[in-house]
Amino acid sequence: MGRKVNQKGILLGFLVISFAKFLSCEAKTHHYSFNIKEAPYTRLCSTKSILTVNGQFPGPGLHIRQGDTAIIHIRNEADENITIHWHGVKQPRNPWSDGPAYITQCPIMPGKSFTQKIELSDEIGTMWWHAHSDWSRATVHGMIVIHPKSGDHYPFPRAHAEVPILLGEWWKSDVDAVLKEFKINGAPPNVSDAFLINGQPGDLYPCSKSDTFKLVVEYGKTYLLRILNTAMNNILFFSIANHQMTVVASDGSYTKPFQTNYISISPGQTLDVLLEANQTPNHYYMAAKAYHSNPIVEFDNSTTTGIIEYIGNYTPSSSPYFPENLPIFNDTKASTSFLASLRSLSTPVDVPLEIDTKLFFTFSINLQPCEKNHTCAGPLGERLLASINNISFLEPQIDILQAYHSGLLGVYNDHFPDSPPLKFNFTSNNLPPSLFIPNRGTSVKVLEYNSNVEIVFQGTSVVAALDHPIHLHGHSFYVIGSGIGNFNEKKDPLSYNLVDPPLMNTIAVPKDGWTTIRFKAKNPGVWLMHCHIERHNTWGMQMVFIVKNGKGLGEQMLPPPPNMPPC
Ligand SMILES: *[C@@H]1O[C@H](CO)[C@@H](O)[C@H](O)[C@H]1NC(C)=O
Ligand SMILES: *[C@@H]1O[C@H](CO)[C@@H](O)[C@H](O)[C@H]1NC(C)=O
Ligand SMILES: *[C@@H]1O[C@H](CO)[C@@H](O)[C@H](O)[C@H]1NC(C)=O
Ligand SMILES: *[C@@H]1O[C@H](CO)[C@@H](O)[C@H](O)[C@H]1NC(C)=O
Ligand SMILES: *[C@@H]1O[C@H](CO)[C@@H](O)[C@H](O)[C@H]1NC(C)=O
Ligand SMILES: *[C@@H]1O[C@H](CO)[C@@H](O)[C@H](O)[C@H]1NC(C)=O
Ligand SMILES: *[C@@H]1O[C@H](CO)[C@@H](O)[C@H](O)[C@H]1NC(C)=O
Ligand SMILES: [Cu+2]
Repeated sequence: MGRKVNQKGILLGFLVISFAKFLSCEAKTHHYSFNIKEAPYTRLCSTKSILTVNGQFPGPGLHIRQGDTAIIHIRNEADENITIHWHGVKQPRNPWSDGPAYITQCPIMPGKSFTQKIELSDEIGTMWWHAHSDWSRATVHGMIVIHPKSGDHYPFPRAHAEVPILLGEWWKSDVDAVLKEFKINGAPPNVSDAFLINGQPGDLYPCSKSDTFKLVVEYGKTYLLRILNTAMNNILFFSIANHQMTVVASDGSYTKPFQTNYISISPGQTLDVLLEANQTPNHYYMAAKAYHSNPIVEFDNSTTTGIIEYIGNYTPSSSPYFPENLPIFNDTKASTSFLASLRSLSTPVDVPLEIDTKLFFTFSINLQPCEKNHTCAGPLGERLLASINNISFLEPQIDILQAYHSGLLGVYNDHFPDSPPLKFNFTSNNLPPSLFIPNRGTSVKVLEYNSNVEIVFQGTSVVAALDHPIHLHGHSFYVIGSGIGNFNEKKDPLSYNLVDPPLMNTIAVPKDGWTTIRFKAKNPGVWLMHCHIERHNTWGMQMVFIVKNGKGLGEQMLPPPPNMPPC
């Protein structure tokens, strides 16, 4: 008897709560249609057909509130496989909607459809969505703007307007051809021909004067710039002539405001900054170019620009002022010191203090001997690869989530090591070639539900030392420390910031350096972690976490939706 009453009580309580939510217009559900299709675009005097969502480039933005749900109906009208990932959205208990091809789903094949459910939790600010199959994300991407719940406010002065700034990367040739070519020849991929601001290269490139993003501002007003780096292969420096920026959020989480005259932003990362239009009315360039730490690796050395133009009656300078504070391409210190300035806004943060699972991961570029009867164009006539803990990830043919959920054997193994197989001077500048060839496999690391995880990311100089922006799916993590050289387990933890570390989902591990993150593994499912430099990702700089189910109510992975694409 008692039991029945109880259930009724719970049911009644549930109805009351739902009704209250309905009254306060909270937790809305939004529907979007994404049609994947080819569309012609002209940039830098040449026209090519690119993959788009609804014919738009950059793709449509999602504008929702904290805690809302978005249902995305995806239809593939193109002639190649595709998947879509919601970058920075945690997808609580629902890895089925996360998107990475052959990790949490099989691709949506041409002519097929798939509906993804995006349930927001604590995310706020700027995030994005992008294709997560092959190199389609070069043009298939868009912004997700998460506003505060109705009645809530930003913890910073209200802006006159909000401006998306999507930094991108453009090849004159077909991106898919670039991918196919370097997969066959083993060399680094052709570098891009331009960077973009909101899809436009800006007027420093040949015949691109009309393809320049322009922001018209009013003196005395403040603008919220939502900056996102969608580039495939480059961390970018971005700066605005004569103007300071005040950073207020990163990766969908508020930060302590700080002023800067440039930013460093990794592929995958977002930064919300306030721009005060407080200079003499005129026109000013905003500009972005690559931060590239290794001179022996070729890169796109071009500069993309947009123009900030004040309204009013004045005679503008003959050309816009150019930002003087854009750091030089190889200024590692400028990049690391910017990232080190990011701090969580509110304290105390819930950073794990007692660690259950301590991991140490090395990130390396590798070589693989060329196949017989084949010519490889990588260093030493070999083929480039990349690895984490000396394992170069092999993409399976059936997605890992499906294999895990249905107990299918032989798709992956759970032997991903907690530390690298060999200890050596990871940042030495003359390592022997005996270290260059990695193992290859589809290995996952299994984490207990609710375990407190710490990972030290160590960059190595195997084959080539570079920065690696590492992105984790399904969780945000606190970045508690970073430094140059080999991580020193006695000394370096003394400098950890456990008071107000930033909450991120993508963090650049500096060239020949280390970065430590912590998170609680409270999201059951299958979650990819990978370098967001796309060529490193293609070479195998990926691994997968499986977070086990908990025992309590609401601590298990949800069942698969009925319309999962088949392999
Ligand atoms: C890559 O660059 C090489 C050298 O410039 C060129 O011959 C080749 O056609 C390019 N490949 C693609 C796919 O654009
Ligand atoms: C990049 O380009 C600038 C001019 O466009 C040139 O002065 C500089 O030497 C180039 N740097 C590299 C590393 O290629
Ligand atoms: C950066 O590049 C410049 C010009 O190529 C060079 O003079 C300088 O030594 C480099 N700095 C670093 C830190 O590698
Ligand atoms: C590779 O080359 C050898 C000798 O040149 C030839 O006998 C063999 O059939 C070739 N294999 C393939 C797969 O082409
Ligand atoms: C590791 O190699 C770097 C670069 O060659 C060198 O500066 C450093 O002293 C070495 N560290 C150790 C512990 O040997
Ligand atoms: C990676 O593993 C291979 C095969 O065991 C080994 O030859 C190589 O030295 C290892 N490299 C590193 C950096 O651990
Ligand atoms: C597209 O995906 C299906 C299902 O996984 C796969 O069988 C097929 O080979 C893929 N096509 C291409 C071109 O990769
Ligand atoms: Cu990388």
